[in-house]
Parts: sequence; structure tokens; C-alpha cells
Amino acid sequence: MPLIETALAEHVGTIVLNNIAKRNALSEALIEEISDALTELLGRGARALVLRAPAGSKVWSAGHDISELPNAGRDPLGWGDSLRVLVRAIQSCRVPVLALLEGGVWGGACEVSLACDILVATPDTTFAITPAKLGIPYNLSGLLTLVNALPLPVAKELLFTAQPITAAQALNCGVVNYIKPPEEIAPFVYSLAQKIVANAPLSISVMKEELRLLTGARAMSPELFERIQGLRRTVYDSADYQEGLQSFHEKRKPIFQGS
Ligand code: YZS
Repeated sequence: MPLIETALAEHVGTIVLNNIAKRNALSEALIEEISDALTELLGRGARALVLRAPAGSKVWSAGHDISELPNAGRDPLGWGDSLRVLVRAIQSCRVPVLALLEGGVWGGACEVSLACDILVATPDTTFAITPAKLGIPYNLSGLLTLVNALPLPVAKELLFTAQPITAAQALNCGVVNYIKPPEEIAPFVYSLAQKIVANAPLSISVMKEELRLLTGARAMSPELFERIQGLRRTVYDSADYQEGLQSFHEKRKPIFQGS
């Protein structure tokens, strides 16, 4: 049973996350299907892509598949992690990706939505990024995606409280381009996509890549890199990380000790 649905019409591709039983948790299998769909739709001439869940979804995506997070001793969000692969695929995709957001956008899925180029939400859409709930040290490129999209105080509120913010709050800080009622959001997003595909694809593709390179351009000394890796290791080696994973599987609130 495929975990996504795809469509292509008038140069606009659509990828629908459709693993409702697992609330579109970003499992390796789901992300592999998304990556394959990106390649296939681009190969068939898509000049813009819409990433969405089924109409009326209460959960757009529950974020990283927690059952696939590694136990202590391994970086939970290393370069090869499926969530990292998906974020890079969206950011380096040569056509604009429009996020059609309905329902709760959780954890790594929040970063996936922020990696998209244009975000349109309904009034009930919420955004939450929850490493602090699981005892996870979010990774550096992931934090860069957040701070490139969000004012720092808003990024810190999301990360430190692990609580959702509303679409209205997201619109207020400019991270969501538009809020549209559920019955209008799809036609609106596709009308936006049509405006994009009417323009020069090479110009758009190069400007998207220039913006990716500009917003990712940060100098980092080897010492700084190693210090950050060391800091993150103390977190994912901690008992709290184990407690975070355990509490999710046992469907209970975590009790963190700070070690
Ligand atoms: O018990 P069954 O087998 O029916 O499965 C349940 C959930 O276990 C499963 N599920 C997930 N499985 C793996 N990874 C997930 N993230 C995940 N979320 C849900 O889906 C089935 C239905 O879940 P319910 O909880 O019963 O559904 P519902 O009551 O509608 O609640 C939906 C939400 C999304 C509110 C709830 O499932 C939830 O809070 N899920 C966890 C959301 C979350 O914290 N995601 C962040 C994961 N972490 C990351 O993305 C990053 C690594 S980080 O942590 O750094 O942000």
C-alpha cells in the first residue's frame, strides 16, 4: 500500500502524504517514496510541486518516525537520517515546493514545511517542534532551517516549550505566506503554483539555489564544529534521551532528570 499519492497537471506536481494510521510519521519508507516522487515528477516536467496531506487532515505529519530514532550513542539526526535527507531534497529541489498545510505539523515535519518555499495554512493549522519533549539535541542544519525562517525568539519559544503555535502566530511572524479557509486553500495554492509555472523555470531554479546557498553561508571553524558535536553527544548519550523515547512508546509524560 503506497504511503503517498502523486499527481501532475499543467506542470504542477502534487505529493500527498497518505499514511494516516501513523499520522504521516516521516518514516524511512515514507521519505523514500517522497524522494522517488520528487524525481519522477521533475522528470515528467513539473515546474512547481505541492506537498500536502489529504484534504481535511487533522495531522499534516507527526514528524520523524520516533520508532526509527536510534538509541543512545548514535546521533539521532545525523547526515544520513531520513528526515535530513528529505529536508535537503526539498531545499535543493530545482523547482519551488509549496506546502499546503492542514492540521498539526509536528517536530521534524515542522522543519520540512519550513524547508518548502511557500507555505499556505488553514486557520486550524499548528506548528510544533519537539526535540525538548524527547530529549533530542536538534542538529545544526535543522536549527539553521528554523532561524532562516523564524525570528529567533519565536524559534526559541517553539524549541524550548515544545508547544504548538497557531497559523495566525506563524502568519504574524511571516513564516506562513497565507491563511485560507479549508474550502479555499487548495484552489488558492494551485493558482499560486500556476503563477510560478508561467514564469521562466531556469530563472526561478537558479534564484532558488542562490537563496539556498546565501542563507546557508556560515563560517565555522573546526574547533567550533567539534565543540558543537561534543555538546550534542552529551545530550543524545543522556538518560533523558532514553526517557524521552521510552515515554513516547509507553504513551506517558516523560520525567527528565537533566542527565
Ligand atoms: O499506537 P499506534 O500503533 O496506533 O500508533 C499511533 C502512534 O504511535 C503513531 N504515531 C507515531 N509513530 C511514530 N512516530 C511519530 N512521530 C508518531 N506520531 C504518532 O500514530 C498512531 C496514532 O497516533 P495517536 O497519538 O493515537 O494519534 P492522535 O491521538 O491523533 O495524535 C496525533 C499526534 C500527532 C498529536 C500524536 O500522535 C503525537 O503527539 N505524535 C508525536 C508528535 C511528535 O512529538 N513528533 C515529533 C517527533 N520527533 C521529531 O520529529 C524530531 C526528531 S524532534 O523530536 O527533534 O522534533
